[in-house]
Amino acid sequence: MFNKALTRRPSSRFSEGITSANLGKPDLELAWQQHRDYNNALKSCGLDVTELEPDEKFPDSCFVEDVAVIADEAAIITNPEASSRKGEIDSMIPVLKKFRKLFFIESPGTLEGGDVMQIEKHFYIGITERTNENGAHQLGKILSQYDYKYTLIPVTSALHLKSVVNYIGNNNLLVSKEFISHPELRGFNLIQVEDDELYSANCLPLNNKLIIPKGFPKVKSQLVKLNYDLIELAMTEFEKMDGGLTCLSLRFLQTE
Ligand code: CIR
Repeated sequence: MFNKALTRRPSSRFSEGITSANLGKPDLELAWQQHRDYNNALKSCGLDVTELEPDEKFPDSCFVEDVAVIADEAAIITNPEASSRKGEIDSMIPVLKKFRKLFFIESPGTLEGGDVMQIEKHFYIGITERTNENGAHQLGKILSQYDYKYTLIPVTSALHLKSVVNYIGNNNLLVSKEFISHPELRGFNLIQVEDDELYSANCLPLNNKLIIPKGFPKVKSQLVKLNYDLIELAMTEFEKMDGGLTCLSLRFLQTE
């Protein structure tokens, strides 16, 4: 269960961010609208949402998930690989200090939160162009102090692990073709996302609901059959910048 989320409104330089999507330039007004709808969806799932001010220095700074990993006992400030994103951590440190003891991923380790998937006491860490083994082991060792296990998962087909693998509760994992017979994921119910709906592999489970991107009918019908209580959100402007539902927030449980 989560009761708290941090988000950051896209800055006016949002369209200058990194992307490989080839879907054209995002419309800033529409991105703001979609971001407002996103915040409201989080609130409707019972989360208290703190919307941080846009950080005009960093076009990708609305993708707050990448700059920190939050466990119940600690927050780990990442070291984004993308040079245009490294400085995003500066404004997140004072925010997270209020909630958790902080740890830091140090160079030459790199790590981005989009590569980190928690399933109860186990963290799966994607090895990608953004997260290297050094960074992944730094994270794993910090978490091991709190009795978490961790597994490294090389990813070849996507920006981040969570672009293509996401835990949606009830032992169910949404996965792309690359992961359908992955040895580390045996034991989960794997729900395959077809290549033509790949973007919808990134869904966001929040308390008893599941937020999914609008416009992916095959994935939606599989989830309806599994009785998920769905919230659909238009995400077109974030998809143009390679960002999905999970990237737009940091979620955690705050007990005091
Ligand atoms: C980037 O390339 O870094 C951003 N344009 C998108 C980051 C998406 N974040 C995520 O998947 N966790």
